[in-house]
Amino acid sequence: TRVVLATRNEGKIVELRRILAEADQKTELVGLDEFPEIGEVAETGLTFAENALLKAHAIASASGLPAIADDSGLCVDALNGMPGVFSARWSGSHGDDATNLSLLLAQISDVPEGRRGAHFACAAAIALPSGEERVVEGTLAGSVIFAPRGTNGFGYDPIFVPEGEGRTTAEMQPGEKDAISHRGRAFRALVPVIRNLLDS
Ligand code: ITT
Repeated sequence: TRVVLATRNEGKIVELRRILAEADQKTELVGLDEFPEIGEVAETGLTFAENALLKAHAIASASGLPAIADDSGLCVDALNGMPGVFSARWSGSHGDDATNLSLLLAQISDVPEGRRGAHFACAAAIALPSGEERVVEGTLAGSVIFAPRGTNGFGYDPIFVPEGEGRTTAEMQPGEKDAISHRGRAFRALVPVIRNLLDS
């Protein structure tokens, strides 16, 4: 089955293609670049699930194909769960990972070790042109360190260390991150849901 991958975030595209290739041999992923006429989807939701569904529905109806979307972010305890759904635009410029990361570090620079808890969250959604929808979520608990380390991954990976790990997710091998990540968990859970929906 052909399914559109409803994201323009390069870091996500790489991870999603990898995670889904491993978990699901039946779905052929079509990139949004095959639909240059489709514009940006406004992310007006207040939750990851809401935004993932917004994106999946918009792309499914514009493309006429089933669409899967990811809405994700980093929720920092010391910031009452922010940046959360605002993670991609925390500094004001959408998708500027380096600036977003620097701003976040500055905002919690005086928060001591032991109070720097955080989690990554990911909502994985599928919508059909008919309007049918499903959404599942995954999280990864950990903490935010004081200075970036590592070059793998994207976004806030250089400053996030998962619980029980010494390395940041940017210092882990891609497969190691996928095995525990919010995105890996959410999309591996979505695969049987996709099959159920498309085969029914
Ligand atoms: P699309 O809407 O096109 O999918 P986007 O970048 O706008 O792309 P989101 O609103 O879901 O997507 O923002 C996700 C942001 O959360 C992303 O830009 C990163 O800053 C952060 N993030 C999500 N997952 C992450 C991960 O696995 N590692 C590091 N940062 C992550």
